[in-house]
Amino acid sequence: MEDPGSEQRESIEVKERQELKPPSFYNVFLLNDDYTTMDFVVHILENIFHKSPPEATRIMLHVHKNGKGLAGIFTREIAETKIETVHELASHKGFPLKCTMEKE
Ligand code: TYC
Repeated sequence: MEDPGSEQRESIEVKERQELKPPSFYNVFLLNDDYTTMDFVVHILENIFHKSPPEATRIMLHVHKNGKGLAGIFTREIAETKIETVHELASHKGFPLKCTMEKE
């Protein structure tokens, strides 16, 4: 292989540095409301956030009592997709369930 020259070598090094940056993580929370059923929230926690049935019930009751609860921790794109999915499934059922993300 030919020597790519110092300019190209430098741009390869810059790209490697950028790609080595560790991903940022985001906490995804479920918010309480007065209309979404407890069963639906448990269903979301089991099926979208892969919680066991007892853990899903525990988190749902925590949100019901405290207003907000951690559903999971994900990289940005995964967190955004989970939130979109929750909002789509909820609005399809006519529930106002809201899900938010906060950088760790
Ligand atoms: N507060 C709702 C009720 O009493 C239940 C609920 C729990 C709603 C958690 C949203 O994220 C939520 N039916």
